[in-house]
Amino acid sequence: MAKTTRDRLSDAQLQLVMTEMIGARAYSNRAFALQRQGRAATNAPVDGSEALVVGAAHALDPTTDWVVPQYREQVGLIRFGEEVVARYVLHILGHPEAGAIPEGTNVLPPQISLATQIPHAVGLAWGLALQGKPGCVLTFFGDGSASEGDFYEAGNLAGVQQVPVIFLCVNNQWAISTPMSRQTAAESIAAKAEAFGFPGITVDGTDPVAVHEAVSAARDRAVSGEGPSLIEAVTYRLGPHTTADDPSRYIPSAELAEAPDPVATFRQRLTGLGLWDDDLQARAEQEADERMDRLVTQGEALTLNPDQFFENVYAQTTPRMERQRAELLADQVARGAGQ
Ligand SMILES: Cc1ncc(C[n+]2csc(CCOP(=O)(O)OP(=O)(O)O)c2C)c(N)n1
Ligand SMILES: [Mg+2]
Repeated sequence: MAKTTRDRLSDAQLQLVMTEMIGARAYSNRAFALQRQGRAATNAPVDGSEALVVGAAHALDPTTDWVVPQYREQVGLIRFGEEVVARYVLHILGHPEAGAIPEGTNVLPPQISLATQIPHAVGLAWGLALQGKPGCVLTFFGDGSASEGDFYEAGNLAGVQQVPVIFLCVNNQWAISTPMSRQTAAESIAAKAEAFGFPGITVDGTDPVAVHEAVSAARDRAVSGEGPSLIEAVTYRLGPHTTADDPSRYIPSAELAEAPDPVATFRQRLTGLGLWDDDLQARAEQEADERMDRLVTQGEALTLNPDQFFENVYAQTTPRMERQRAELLADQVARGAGQ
């Protein structure tokens, strides 16, 4: 019998959600700093999405369910295993080849090509159903991705096949510099579910409890064979689009100053409930920092193994790949000789 997740979050779970949100913000800040120090590649801060990522993850069962992210959510998915954050760290440190995560960790890699992860999620969910496996698939995608053809094709197919998938649209008001007002003429992104033939709802994406409740209900539907759901989690992107962006060129500073901060809001709420205090806060921040120190030290100690770039692409490497492998190796030797 598939586990249902309708249960409300216990006090201990609320504290865990807070801890994971603090962790997500801390990893995001560190990734940003590493990029500014020239030690890490371009990355997309999670700031503003912590509540919806962690709230959603807590409504899923990491042993049976899958998450198919876009590129912003990885740092909030530690509930699916520290490996997910470790892979993100290796990725930004320039070692994607070393970031394979063990079997049983059900989170797909980040997807940069907008919205292409959405049909992948539908295929994965359809596959689970065809194999009679328990669980469901949740995919994250942005308001900008909701304008891509892949979203409509995936939504349509999911509705026809009634697959166990949850479409979680992160409406953070921006797609780089394109505001929501230029993204769609529909009344909401959730409204688009009507055309697919399954329910669509809008939730407060700055509230992890509201997101947990919505995803729990969608999960119940999915695992009991009632088909897909679309959830539009409304929030505000608090940072730049990526480390390569300067939002001060297109967002008025007054608008940014008014944007809700989910981490600060949830901290206040738990403090009011007597479930959080400065000591717990300090401990959560310290644990997050120590984890990141450890992962960065491990990542920076790695040396590049270019062979791994060419493994696991095709069953047999193509002549072009062999040529590229030889070029990369020759380049490495030349660089080594020049040192
Ligand atoms: C197919 C494709 N088109 C364009 C881009 C360039 N691009 C990268 S991120 C982005 C905006 C995405 O916005 P949204 O889906 O709202 O996600 P967010 O970054 O706000 O989380 C665009 C247009 C891309 N990566 N892939
Ligand atoms: Mg967006």
